[in-house]
Amino acid sequence: MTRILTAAAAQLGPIAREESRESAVSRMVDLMKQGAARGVRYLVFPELALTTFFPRWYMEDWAEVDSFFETEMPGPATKRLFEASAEYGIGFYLGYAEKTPDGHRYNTAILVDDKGAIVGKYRKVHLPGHSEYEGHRPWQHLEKRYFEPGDIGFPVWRSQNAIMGMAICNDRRWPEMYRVMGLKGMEVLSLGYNTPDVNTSAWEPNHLRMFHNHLVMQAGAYQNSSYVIATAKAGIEEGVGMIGGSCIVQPSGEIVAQAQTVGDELIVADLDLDLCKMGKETIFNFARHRRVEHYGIIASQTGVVEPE
Ligand code: CDV
Repeated sequence: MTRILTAAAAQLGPIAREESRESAVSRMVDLMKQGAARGVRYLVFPELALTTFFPRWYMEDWAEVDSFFETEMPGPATKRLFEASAEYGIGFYLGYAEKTPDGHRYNTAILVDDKGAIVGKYRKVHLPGHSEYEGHRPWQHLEKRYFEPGDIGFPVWRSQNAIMGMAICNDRRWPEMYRVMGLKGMEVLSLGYNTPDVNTSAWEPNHLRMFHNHLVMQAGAYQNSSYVIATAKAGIEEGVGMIGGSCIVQPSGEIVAQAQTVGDELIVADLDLDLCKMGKETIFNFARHRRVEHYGIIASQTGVVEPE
């Protein structure tokens, strides 16, 4: 029996600083409803999906910072999402800012099954940006100020008949993220992102933002014979252009669905989970072909060479 999971990337357009969580959740429930009409059983929302991308502002008042964080999940504003999940039978990935009871702050994603129950949690490991105000930037990227690096590692979970992993935005640029989960048998990676359309840390042509967005996820999918569902928060948010390009990548590394707008948009694909087997049992059969015993020799040959 083939295992088909009809899945979607539920891209969100901009969320203004003044927009309430209730309003963001209502946009998400609308996308879920659209998904239900198209037979979707699992969908992926963006990173920090409940609010604007607040790390673009330098804040010293921690009460103000905390206004962007969730202290419970589900909470009063997010309960509706979980109810919709159970009503439509749609599992989901949700990115949000988490503050723990003992005061730690993380950039977090949860995996929820098709009955509205939380199955797993992931906390972003690769936090980009800086921790203090940098005057040369047109806007800030203060993830290192507002979040601690994730302390959960890269787990995978069995949910909806698939082996699922989660990652968040900048994590997608790091091959070890895919590989650790790939070694655990991952079949579907879900990832939300907020990526400005300009690199403010060093100059590079703007077209590289979208090129690299897809390059890393297509490579990660292919080299680990997994699906990747990647969902942007897109469009002009508080004056900052954010790339869209939400996509679903199949284990061959090919994109099978891609967003056409930078607004709220649902893209859907039928994931044939057994397609993951082909790569995992042949070219990327890790047990047969990975030569871990030789990696020590390679490591001894890779000392850092300083430029002249
Ligand atoms: N939210 C992010 O992690 N954004 C980074 C940007 C800053 C490069 C990204 O990798 O898309």
